[in-house]
Amino acid sequence: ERPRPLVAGNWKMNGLRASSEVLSEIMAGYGAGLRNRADLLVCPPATLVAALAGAAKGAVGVGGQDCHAKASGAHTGDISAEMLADAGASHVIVGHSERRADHGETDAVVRAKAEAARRAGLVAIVCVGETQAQREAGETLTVVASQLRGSIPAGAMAADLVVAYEPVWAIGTGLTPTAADVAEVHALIRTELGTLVGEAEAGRVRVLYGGSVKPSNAAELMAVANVDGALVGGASLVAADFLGIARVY
Ligand code: G2H
Repeated sequence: ERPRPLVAGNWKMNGLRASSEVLSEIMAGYGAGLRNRADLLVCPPATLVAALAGAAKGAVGVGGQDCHAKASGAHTGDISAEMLADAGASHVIVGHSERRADHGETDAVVRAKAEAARRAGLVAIVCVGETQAQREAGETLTVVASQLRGSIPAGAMAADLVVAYEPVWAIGTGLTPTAADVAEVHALIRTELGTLVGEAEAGRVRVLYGGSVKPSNAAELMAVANVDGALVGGASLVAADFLGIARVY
């Protein structure tokens, strides 16, 4: 039995108050014509989490894009998992490659953030993925396995963990791996999860693919074994595109 799919939108540093219209359009579209076979999630910038969470209904949830490892304290500009939960978020993305690259986040930092999410009652969407250089060097599977071992909290459960495989070279570039490449990495992720959280739990963890997902390639990518949904960047900013991806389920 496959987990119920999750189609998550990562708005990154995009969105003003008027962007709440995108959520309204998603909810309207989800009610009309979608088969309700997937959970939908929108992860806006932190400034919009409370407003969108207040408006979100049903199978459409709201998540944060990052959180601090601590619950509170002297960390100017940071936001804790507790704050996101208080604002109405149900999920938080941690370890996105843009955070790893722009803010030097290591696996240990990502794991501490995932632990913080769990403590706050949020589902952590832990992102992993190889760079172009690592893929060309044939290191994809070892890099992804190592990131998983370093980033996933001990005792993680399917109820508080989602994994997103995002090859760094596919992010925002329009390039995507082949279905066979995705299948290979997702099979590895499922196997590694079995070691990390136990076989039964591993089968229930949703493993998303992310990186240039759009309506035109979503059906092929989502049909790959061990792909339980998508983490969508650019295409999640336009309701029709996001719904076009969700509609594959
Ligand atoms: C990968 C993805 C969403 P995009 O970062 O996290 O972005 O779909 O724009 O490649």
